[in-house]
Amino acid sequence: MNHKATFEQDGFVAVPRFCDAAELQALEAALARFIAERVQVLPVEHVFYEDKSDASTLKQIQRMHEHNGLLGKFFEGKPKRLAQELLGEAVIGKNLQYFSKPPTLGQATPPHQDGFYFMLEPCRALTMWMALDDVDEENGCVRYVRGSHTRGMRPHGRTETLGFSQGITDFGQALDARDEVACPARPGDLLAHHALTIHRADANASATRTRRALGFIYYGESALEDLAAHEAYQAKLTTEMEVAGKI
Ligand SMILES: O=C(O)CCC(=O)C(=O)O
Repeated sequence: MNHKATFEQDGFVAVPRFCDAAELQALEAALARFIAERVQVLPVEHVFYEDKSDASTLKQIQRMHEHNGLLGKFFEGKPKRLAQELLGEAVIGKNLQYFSKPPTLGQATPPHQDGFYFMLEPCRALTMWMALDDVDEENGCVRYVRGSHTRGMRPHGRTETLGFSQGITDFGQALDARDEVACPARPGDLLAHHALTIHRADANASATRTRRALGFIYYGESALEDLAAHEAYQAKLTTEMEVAGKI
């Protein structure tokens, strides 16, 4: 099966070696520069730490494509072409994210559907996740519920997880357990999932191994955003995170 057919059938597809060693080296260098030079001047709601008084606990950066030449250029290139192929329509790049789960501190990602956060009609969008480290069951690989993108949106509720504020409230149904697939990945391997595909990840249980990844979000051109609702939710969330002292 080709990537599009697998994506349509399963709601996700793994693309091993999406980036080669040279591409990864360039991305790693751009990322290191970004973390050293830009992170401290970002809006507080675009950068999350497990402990905001400890820079080594950096856990997420949002909207990196808006700030950095090489990362932004990459975002508009190869992954965007794949997003177009998988969705079967022109796409708009929305977010380039960095995910890090430091050893022992990195928390679990609650089960969720990205479309719940995106607020699109129709829900035509996808997320790509590319490993920068070896990621497996020990340090919390991504897990998808195969075929869940065909069964609509599940109820979500507020979580306490910084960066993943909404989780599925009735997760754990028979099909969730039966159809869940763990997706270990090596640096440069890419996973792409539909915005309705249920996914989650365990915490980083390793004492020494980092668990870093880049995330790329693209919306299909046919998807209409409920911008007012989205902005209102983001504003409320930012206030809540500030009040809780998390950002
Ligand atoms: O890195 C993770 O644990 C989850 C990433 C994720 O949920 C996503 O990219 O949609």
